[in-house]
Amino acid sequence: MNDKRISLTRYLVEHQREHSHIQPQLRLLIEVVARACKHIAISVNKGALGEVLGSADTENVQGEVQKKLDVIANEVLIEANEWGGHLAAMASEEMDSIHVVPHRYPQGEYLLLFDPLDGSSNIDVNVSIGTIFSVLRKVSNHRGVSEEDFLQPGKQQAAAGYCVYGPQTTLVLTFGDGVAMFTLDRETGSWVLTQDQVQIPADTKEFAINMSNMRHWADPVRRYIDECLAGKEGPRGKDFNMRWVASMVADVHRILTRGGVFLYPWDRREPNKPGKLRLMYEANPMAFLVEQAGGQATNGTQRIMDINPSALHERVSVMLGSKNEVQRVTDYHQAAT
Ligand code: AHM
Ligand code: MG
Repeated sequence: MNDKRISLTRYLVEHQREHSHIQPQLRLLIEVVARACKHIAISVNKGALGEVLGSADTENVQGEVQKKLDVIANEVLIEANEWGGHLAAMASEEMDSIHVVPHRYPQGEYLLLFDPLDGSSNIDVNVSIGTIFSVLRKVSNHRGVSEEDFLQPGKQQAAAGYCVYGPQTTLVLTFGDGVAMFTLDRETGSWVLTQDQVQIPADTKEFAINMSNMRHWADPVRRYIDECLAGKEGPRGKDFNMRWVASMVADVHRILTRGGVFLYPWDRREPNKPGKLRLMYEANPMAFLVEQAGGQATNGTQRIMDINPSALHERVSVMLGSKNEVQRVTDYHQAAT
């Protein structure tokens, strides 16, 4: 075995030594989330052999039909995290309201939010999916914990990350001082640091958007994509490539690896909803990672992490990735207002 390999545990211990803002409870929290992701990866890998595919015949708070793996992943994360003493409560895309740590366990100072299995439509077709998580501190001093405690802007996140279940299982993490990637060694069962200080190039020739919604987009998004599609002959003077996995985790992972821009904008299908993706479980953690890797994340007019949430399951328009491209599409929105 290569003893130069840095495990997640060693990375966290050394990180805690160097950065006083990383408390032991936060380190434990990340270790527990990583362990839960390993369990979820095992279920995902079993697929049809584990009888984990298909629908669970239930709906989540957003009225979406839950897949069996959505429910399994949610339970794994809750069971792994509730007894360690590092959390006050959890919130999940798959639960109507928050899950307060039961009184039989010690109460910690952190709040954990997650989308247990992002990209649900890809589960049954064997395409990459993932777990997204965000960590906040419980800032209020009052006893107990309520939904209000979770309603903090993304810039207050103590940590965020995701785990992508793809050809490799990769954990991507930030504490606000850069982004690190760990690959799961399936033979030893340990997470190994495979990239540190990840950087997204400021420019790109690759965009990710669900083009089937084109007719519903607002003018600034239409203008941005039209110009990309015009290629070398158009105002951008270069050809663009398009990728859309329909798993945000996989699309963001590609962007962190080789650059690009991801858009899930507001559209006219549901004019009263600000967007499809969820602010607290999807947009905020991804925005934190992308900014920490030198990219940018906005809702078209505002930095995602500056948005003051008013509800746990709030939705938002998302534009993130290579800095200059996100700036361009944001400028188009600002010019239109
Ligand atoms: P989910 O959390 O229910 O899986 O939904 C979120 C997913 C994102 O991962 C992805 O970017 C998007 O929905 C895909 O949407 P669409 O099917 O409209 O392309
Ligand atoms: Mg999701």
